[in-house]
Amino acid sequence: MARRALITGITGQDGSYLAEHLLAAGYEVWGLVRGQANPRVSRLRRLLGDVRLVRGDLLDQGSLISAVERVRPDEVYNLGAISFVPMSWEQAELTAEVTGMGVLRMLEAIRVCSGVSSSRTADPSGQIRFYQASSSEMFGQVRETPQNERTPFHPRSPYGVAKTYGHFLTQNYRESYGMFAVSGILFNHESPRRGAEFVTRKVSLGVARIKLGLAGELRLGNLEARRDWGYAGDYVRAMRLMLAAGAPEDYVIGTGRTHTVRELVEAAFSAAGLDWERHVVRDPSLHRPAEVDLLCADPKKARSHLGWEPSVSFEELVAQMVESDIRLLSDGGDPDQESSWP
Ligand code: NAP
Ligand code: G4F
Repeated sequence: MARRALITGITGQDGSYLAEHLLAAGYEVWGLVRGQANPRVSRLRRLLGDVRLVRGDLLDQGSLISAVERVRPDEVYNLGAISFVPMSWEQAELTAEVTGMGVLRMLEAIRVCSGVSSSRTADPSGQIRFYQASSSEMFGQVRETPQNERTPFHPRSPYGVAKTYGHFLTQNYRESYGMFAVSGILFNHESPRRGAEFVTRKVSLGVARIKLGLAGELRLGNLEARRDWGYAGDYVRAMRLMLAAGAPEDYVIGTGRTHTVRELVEAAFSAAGLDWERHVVRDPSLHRPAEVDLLCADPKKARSHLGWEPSVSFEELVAQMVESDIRLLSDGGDPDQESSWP
């Protein structure tokens, strides 16, 4: 029988790639969606007609229990979150509720529906396997470089703090109840489906607008921050591998290469034959209250235990995103509309 997966956050970037990946592997895929009229749901339906939907919200414990009871998944991927770091200062409590407490609610739904009532009573053979979308933002002000599974955390935003709670809770449910629960500590990963507010997509859309004469400048914040950027399609493969492993363990997923935002900007403008210095305007209002200056993964464990490797380089990724956005805008597409996903 086909394995059954339930994905929270299925309308987001990673949810769409993970759903595609699992469908191709023969899974029955269910997505948890909230709200009545979410244009992201119709965008997903257009892209992936085979996905089944169940209503629910990470803020609502009962809805998660009902969703797990109805779907009876073999695997749950918890990707739902408020994931834009600047928003986490503006709506810190909501971020704690969705990105942090949402993990507790999902784990509780699985525990209750699996009938695990006391410590370490779970039977590993018939368990619902749980993946938590943790983040390199937990490393924050980094204690060492590159960062691996043993690097201590020092989160720098309410988002990073909420993710750290979710990470430790996932470990705690594994240790307390013997659940197959894993935390994937993923570094930044991008694609033509990335939300327009994140810097890579903001830059690729900005370059496309300038190239097509639709804009003259691009306003950006801190150009010196360094990130380890990879391709989202590669990272969802790692999620599945973690749940298919013989034992539940946490993994760092990244490329092991780091670039400044300035290097990203240079690469993106040059992919379109443009000189970035003529168009980029530094805007101090886009700087963050506390910045994460440097992220760089040490993905050795994922390579040796899971056989995972990234397949798309930074340069290829940036060029693909720029090309995709030039095509999108040339065809009259609107990046904010449901029709825009390649
Ligand atoms: P994304 O595009 O921002 O998607 C976030 C998803 O969360 C959306 O589907 C959204 O659904 C859903 N969501 C928001 N509030 C919810 C709620 N109250 N209940 C249920 N679902 C809710 O994020 P992404 O880039 O795909 O990232 C996926 C996950 O990985 C997130 O947890 C993110 O924090 C984490 N992560 C991402 C990266 C990265 O570089 N992309 C790196 C490390 C970790 P709606 O359509 O209903 O808003
Ligand atoms: O693209 P960003 O907004 O991503 P950030 O903050 O690194 O977070 C992303 O990756 C995390 C994994 O490490 C995820 F957990 C999280 O959910 C999200 O997907 O910003 C990247 C860098 C920052 O240093 C920021 O200060 O780009 C810098 N930046 C400079 N100008 C800008 C801008 N970021 C944005 N969004 N917009 C700017 O104009």
